[in-house]
Amino acid sequence: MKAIDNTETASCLTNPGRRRVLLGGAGTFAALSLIPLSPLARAEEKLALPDYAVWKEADAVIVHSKKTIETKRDAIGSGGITSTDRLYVRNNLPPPSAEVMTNADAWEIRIEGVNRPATLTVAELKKIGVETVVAVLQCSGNGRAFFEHGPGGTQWATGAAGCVAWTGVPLKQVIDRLGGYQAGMQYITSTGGETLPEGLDQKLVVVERSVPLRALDHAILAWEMNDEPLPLAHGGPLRIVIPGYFGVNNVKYVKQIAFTEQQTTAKIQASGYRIRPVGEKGAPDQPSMWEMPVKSWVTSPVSRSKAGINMIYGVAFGGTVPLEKIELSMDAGKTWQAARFLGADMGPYAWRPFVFATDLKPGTYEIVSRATDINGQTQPKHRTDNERGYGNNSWSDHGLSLQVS
Ligand SMILES: Nc1nc2c(c(=O)[nH]1)N[C@H]1C(S)=C(S)[C@@H](COP(=O)(O)O)O[C@H]1N2
Ligand SMILES: [Mo]
Repeated sequence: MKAIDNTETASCLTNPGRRRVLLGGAGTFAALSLIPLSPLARAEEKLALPDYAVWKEADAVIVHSKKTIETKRDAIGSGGITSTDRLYVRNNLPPPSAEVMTNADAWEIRIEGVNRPATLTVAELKKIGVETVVAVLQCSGNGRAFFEHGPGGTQWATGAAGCVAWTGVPLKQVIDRLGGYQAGMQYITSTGGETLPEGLDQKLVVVERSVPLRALDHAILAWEMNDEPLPLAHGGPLRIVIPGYFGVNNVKYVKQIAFTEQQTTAKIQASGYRIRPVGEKGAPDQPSMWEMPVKSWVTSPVSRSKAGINMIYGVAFGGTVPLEKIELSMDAGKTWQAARFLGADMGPYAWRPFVFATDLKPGTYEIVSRATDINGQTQPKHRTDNERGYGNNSWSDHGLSLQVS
């Protein structure tokens, strides 16, 4: 079992391929806890926030690279909505120029595969309709740091996820205005508006994702998050949000939406974000990272605490399926007790904070949480190994050691 404390030490995991020797920190399970941070890890810990995200709360995040910023595990606390300045960032490409934000209402989106194809500005979208949906945004690679085979890519632990209130127009209302989608269409294909590097096959680099038509009922074109204009770092001026789907499908700076018969042949769809056995290449016949499975983890306390009554907090979500229950174990899964959801239920796509009150004696507790959705799907004990380290919702991987004194 490999467990990682995320308060101070998760950035020691940022070194792809070599990170297994870099484990350390007070929150790791037993034997690993005395291994110190490597000098390399210390250097990486100090990476500065990139310009487009310089407003992030530096102490609440781990900067893995200019394009990848993770929320520290205990920066979530008991929170229902993740504040924007703590939310993780993941960019496959550099974002568009910050100038696009100076007149965000003028951003244009092309709609294709409908009966009356059109180009609409954000200002025009704002007159069609508006809705707010609270939904978890989670990278497919969240939990990658726990895989033993060392998949390359950002070594996210728990913090490539957050829960956001998205405001925008339901995509369905826009499509109805344009006469509905054309007969025979099976996918919604969204294209990101980054400037692509020249001299490369555009299909290799473009962020273009297809999701099945069933996503149309809940998708929105969002221009606000958490009651403020959507910042460039999170896809402003305009982003498609597919509630309950992994992060990559929530295309930022969206400049085109096409209803299509086939999935896009862009690399990020055709071979990227596919679940396959370790050692295999990605291919279109493998499962795509669409709907998220049920998942939970403890957010606080993450490493040390005092004897007496303790409130153990965490978050749980069911992807597209509402939650049924959340259980907690203080002994690495030997015995389980019911924890309680905290605060208002913000809908099926939101995560639910939970709390478990317990009177603790001094000692070490191996805390794990396990969520179950209303269809009876529950988190598995073990992750399913896969080449890229996607979709980890194992309860044992997400456990932590709490030292109570
Ligand atoms: N245009 C565009 N959209 C994108 C991406 C990107 O690089 N470009 N990254 C995707 C991935 S992999 C994730 S996990 C989420 C991250 O969203 P965030 O940066 O707002 O947290 O955006 C998705 N949408
Ligand atoms: Mo992602």
